[in-house]
Amino acid sequence: MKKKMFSYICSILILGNYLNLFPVSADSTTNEVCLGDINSDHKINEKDILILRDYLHNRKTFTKQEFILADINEDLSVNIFDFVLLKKKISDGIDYGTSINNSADMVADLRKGRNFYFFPSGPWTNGGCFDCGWTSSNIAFNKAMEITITNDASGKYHYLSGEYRSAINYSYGYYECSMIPIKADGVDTGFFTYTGPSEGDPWDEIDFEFLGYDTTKVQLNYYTDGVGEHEYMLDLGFDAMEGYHTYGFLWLEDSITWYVDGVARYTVTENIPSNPSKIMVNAWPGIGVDTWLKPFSGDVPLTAKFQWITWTSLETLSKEN
Ligand SMILES: [Ca+2]
Ligand SMILES: [Ca+2]
Repeated sequence: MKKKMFSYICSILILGNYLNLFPVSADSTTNEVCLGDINSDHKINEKDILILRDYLHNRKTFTKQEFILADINEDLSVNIFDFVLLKKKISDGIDYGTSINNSADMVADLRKGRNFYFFPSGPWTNGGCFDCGWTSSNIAFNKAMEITITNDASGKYHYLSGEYRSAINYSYGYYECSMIPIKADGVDTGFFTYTGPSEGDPWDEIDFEFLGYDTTKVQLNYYTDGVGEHEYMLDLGFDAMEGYHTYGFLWLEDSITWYVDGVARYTVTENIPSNPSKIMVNAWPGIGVDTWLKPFSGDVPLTAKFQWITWTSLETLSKEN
């Protein structure tokens, strides 16, 4: 009863206040990232590149506002340096999400390189619908962690890819990841918790799964002692491959709530998993699951990016309020 009460109080506190610690509304996000968004459509992408190119080729003049937004290095002139910076900004991945919570109990800032809370899976394959072997060679650190699907030159597997998993198990609390999934038919990019028979536990899992054929949505799911079929397709309202967003879930004894950019989007309360689990991220091509993921074209390499992963305990969440 006491535990249940604690969980209930936590829910109220957390849902009411916790996310105010990251007060990034749509507006402030826009303000933060608008340098480079020359056409002010709240996205920094190829369209802005084309507009800037036209300006530099004297095929277009800028309004005052466009000029300010195109002057990426803020030196009061718009030239080839801004063009290079804009291209770099896009290839590095624009960050539309909330900031990292450095007061979380587990902070894996993957922008700084390898993190001792995690290690790469492999060399092995999960088998089943995973058409790849896991190898640390396909995990790179380049301003973010990059997991890349490639061909397997050795011929042992069709493809190689990477999975990053936590060294220890984590329980109830708030899990968060800043990431960009792969956009490609037949590919799944995941941020999830998992434990199962391979760890000597019942199969418990809580998922964000990006099905690469449509990255404007994300599939939410969970398993409790192997019982799944809780798939829910969340319409994000943006294309996840266009930049970093923050994906989180609050795992309590009696509910799971999934968050996108700090906003609660979906809650479940039935048959909630209870076993402490590993935190994992991965990207993989499917086999034999075309009705779920669509057929994979085999065009590689394909890269998913992860800026950071954090976990905050219920105790810390309650203190923060
Ligand atoms: Ca734009
Ligand atoms: Ca400039």
